[in-house]
Amino acid sequence: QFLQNIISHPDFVSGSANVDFIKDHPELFKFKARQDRGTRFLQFIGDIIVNGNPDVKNLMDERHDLRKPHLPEYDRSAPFTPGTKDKLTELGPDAFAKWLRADPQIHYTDTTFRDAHQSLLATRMRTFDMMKVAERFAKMHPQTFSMEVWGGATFDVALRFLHEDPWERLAQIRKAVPNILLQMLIRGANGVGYKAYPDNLIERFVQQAWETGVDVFRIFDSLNWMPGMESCIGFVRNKTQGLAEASICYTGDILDPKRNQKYNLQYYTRLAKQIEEAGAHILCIKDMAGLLKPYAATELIGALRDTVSLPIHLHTHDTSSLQAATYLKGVEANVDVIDVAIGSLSGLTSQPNFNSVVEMLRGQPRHREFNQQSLNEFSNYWETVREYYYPFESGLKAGTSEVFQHEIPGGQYSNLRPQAAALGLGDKFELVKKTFADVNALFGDIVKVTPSSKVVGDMALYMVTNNLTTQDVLERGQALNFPESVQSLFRGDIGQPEGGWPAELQKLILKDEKPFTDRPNEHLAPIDFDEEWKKFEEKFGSGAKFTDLLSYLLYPKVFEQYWSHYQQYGDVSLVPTLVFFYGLKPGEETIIDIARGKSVIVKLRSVGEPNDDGCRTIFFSFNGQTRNLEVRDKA
Ligand code: 3PY
Ligand code: ZN
Repeated sequence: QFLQNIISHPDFVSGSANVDFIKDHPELFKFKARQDRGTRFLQFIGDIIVNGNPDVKNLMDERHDLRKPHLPEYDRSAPFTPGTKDKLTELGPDAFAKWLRADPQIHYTDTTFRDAHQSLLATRMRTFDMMKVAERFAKMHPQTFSMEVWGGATFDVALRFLHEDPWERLAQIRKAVPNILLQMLIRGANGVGYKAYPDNLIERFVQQAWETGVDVFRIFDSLNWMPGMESCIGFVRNKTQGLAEASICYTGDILDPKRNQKYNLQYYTRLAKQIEEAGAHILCIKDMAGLLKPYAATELIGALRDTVSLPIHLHTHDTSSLQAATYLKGVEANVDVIDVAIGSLSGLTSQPNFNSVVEMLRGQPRHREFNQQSLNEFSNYWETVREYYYPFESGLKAGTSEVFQHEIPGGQYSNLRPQAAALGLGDKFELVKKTFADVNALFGDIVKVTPSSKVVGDMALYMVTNNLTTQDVLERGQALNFPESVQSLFRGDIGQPEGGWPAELQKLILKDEKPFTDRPNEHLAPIDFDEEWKKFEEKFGSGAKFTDLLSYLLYPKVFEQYWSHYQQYGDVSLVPTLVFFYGLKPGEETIIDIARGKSVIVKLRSVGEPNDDGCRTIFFSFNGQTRNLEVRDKA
């Protein structure tokens, strides 16, 4: 802080400080004694003990069985076996893509650190639990094609609910996994947000993501609109040495004559060709709701391989419980990479089961060997850890073929139910799902994936809350005040759907407002990074990093809250998950690694009664020494 005071002093900044500068300015020595790291952790834990973690508080079930996880065996001193990351460095992205397409063996992407928990546990998986096994995984399974670890909803949720820095998560994973490609999901012009951002913000974001650790950028547009993806493909090509993997989002059913008027083979092959022409290295079939049935996969992958010379990466969600069969057909049709999640975090709205799919393909000529016993040990680890997150489970117990009617993406399913419950529609979830499908038809049958799927969800909740049918909307739309996200969608804020918006409905929604059909990003002024950095430093102090500025520009309010939490409590990503969500019981203790090689032991002794100011005294033992702390009881 002393140094900080000097370098921020006006005389020092203007260059007029002389040799007596320090002597002449005693105020340089004035600084608030910041609480030490340990005390800030105690304060955080104290607050959880007294007031609960607001994220789980109303969802807890005292009887839940929470065991200690068993870490999979591995040889810590063994070197990393070179993997796909080394291959990319050796070949460069274009030659890497050619190598991938020519490789006869099937490749696997492990989604455990991103889509699996986004789709099963409302994206709440903490860095803490990932870091326990990241290096082990990389050492035990170096033949994995990539690990999807970043992007999608994880960026927002890390800051907003977990109070952790997503960039720090990425950097840590990169360090622990130097040999396997790291992959992220980016929503094209919408980055990791829900709206369009200035192009140069997406550009800097992509560049920084690469520098921090991302190798594979899975890019998509929520309406399959090429202009929403093109610039992002270019940023990856021009600003990184990583791989631009652009997606066709799969919707409908190419084999169903009732559903394939718009989204048919010709539609998907046309899009794939455009993706190849835009410079992508890899083509992704992003089946976000798990609608690609096995025989459709045969047709689609066959046609795509005939159309483009890119390697093809297949992503699906197992909501129907059928998707292992889709992978079997996909592998037979020569798809290059498939997305799977470790056993205990797989299935249902997540990806198919890594462990089992490897076994399914044993004997198939394209089989790739994995250490099955080790995969199972990882599954056991995650099975135990998953219990810590039980308040975020979606409640779906078995596969459902209903998904072929409602088409709700896997990543949205686990959020839609609590969203409905929060609006008092918990008992009407069946109707919400049905209305989701009605809204899709009303909107002209659109691709539904973040953020377009969120708008369809918002409209469904709005209609159920207000007892509206699609007919009511069409008849009384002029008098209705549609949700802001719906107005924004029809204004053109997140792009254009295949075939355009239904004109009549668009008029009802926008009233006199004029929609646009060009790129929404073109309506946004570019960011002046020097100017923004100055303002940012003034506001948040010089302790902030450039990655913090990027987080702030993407999510200003969320970042502010994260920052003030960080100032108050420190880096709470280091607090073990059980303590982070549930605090400690009297007599219980926890070990926190507050820095490399530095651990503290915290034990809760007792919690006092509230005093006249509504504060409770908490008695801890901290590394064996008694520490008391006052915490306001907010009850
Ligand atoms: C996201 O955008 O977060 C998704 O997972 C889309 O499938
Ligand atoms: Zn997904």
